[in-house]
Amino acid sequence: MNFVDLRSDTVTTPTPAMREAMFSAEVGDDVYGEDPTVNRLQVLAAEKTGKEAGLFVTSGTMGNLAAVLAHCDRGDEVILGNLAHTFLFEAGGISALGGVHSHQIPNQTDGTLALDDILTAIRADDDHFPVTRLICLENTHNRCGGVSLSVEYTRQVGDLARGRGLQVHLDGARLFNAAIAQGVRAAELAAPVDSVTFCLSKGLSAPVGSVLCGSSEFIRRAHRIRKQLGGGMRQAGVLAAAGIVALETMVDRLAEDHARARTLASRLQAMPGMVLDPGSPYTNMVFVSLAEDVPLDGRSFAARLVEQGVKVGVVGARRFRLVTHCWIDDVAVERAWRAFEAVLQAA
Ligand code: TLP
Repeated sequence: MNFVDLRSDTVTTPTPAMREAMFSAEVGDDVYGEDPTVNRLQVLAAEKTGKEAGLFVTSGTMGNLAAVLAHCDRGDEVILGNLAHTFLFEAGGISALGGVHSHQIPNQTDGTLALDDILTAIRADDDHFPVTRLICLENTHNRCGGVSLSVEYTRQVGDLARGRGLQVHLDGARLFNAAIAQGVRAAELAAPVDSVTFCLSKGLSAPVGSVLCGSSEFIRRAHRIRKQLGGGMRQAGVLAAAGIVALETMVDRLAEDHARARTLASRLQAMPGMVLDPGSPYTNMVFVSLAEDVPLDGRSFAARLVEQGVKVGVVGARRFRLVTHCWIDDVAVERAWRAFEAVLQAA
């Protein structure tokens, strides 16, 4: 069956232009820094994020891990949200592999960390305590509904951090969704932070990879850490070539994904039986739950949607995440909401 796959924007596959670019990519040994296509992608990524340098990494997870390890020594502490992807969904890598201690503070519903909570979490200079080194933000914020952080808020956190001698890393897996949603440049959203990771393999549709960006000195450290993590990829230009096409051709169209998410959300909201999260969707993610009177749990509801040709993410006992991306056109949106309607009617 030709599924409408709304589980994530990670399910996107390379476009024909990407496949062509991959086929003809000029390559070299990237561990020696000699892959011209990887080098081109890294320069382009640094330009787009307004940083000095970039580092092509295998995934968003590796980008965040390499960033935390480049900022922190073993035993240092990172302040991050209790709903941060790095805390919830990266297999505890920062502590397992880096010996970095995580200090979680509540994410507000708008994806932010309250400035007072950050200030309270910063450790005093006392031998009993780990050393606070880093603050991590996430934009857009996955578990907070795909909401984007503003330039102004990010600047406030950056100022707070600098005043305390701390660094800030931004998990910008979907940084370009945030930029498009707010009508600002990605570089403005990243200006207040010391490092930023963004993903090529989500809404931008490249098959593999993320780029970590920051100062040249920071990227030199991250380069060695990437090697330690087994992320030196040799002739990675075949992958980077798709990433260049992604950055050059797939960013502006993200607005279409956001518009389709709004259409899908308004259709679902109109159905008795479905309860849309307040504010959803902010970008390309729709979060919606089953009303109490629907006699099915989330898993069985989702299984029935699959029979209708629609795949959704189940993110709670009765809650779903539906992510729009470039393979979700208007026809797919209609197929999706009609499937919800059919399953509700039969329940
Ligand atoms: N998120 C995936 C899942 O892991 C949940 C998804 O389907 O959304 N930061 C953020 C904010 C992310 O959403 C993700 C992936 C990552 C980092 C990790 O990226 P990858 O999967 O490339 O390691």
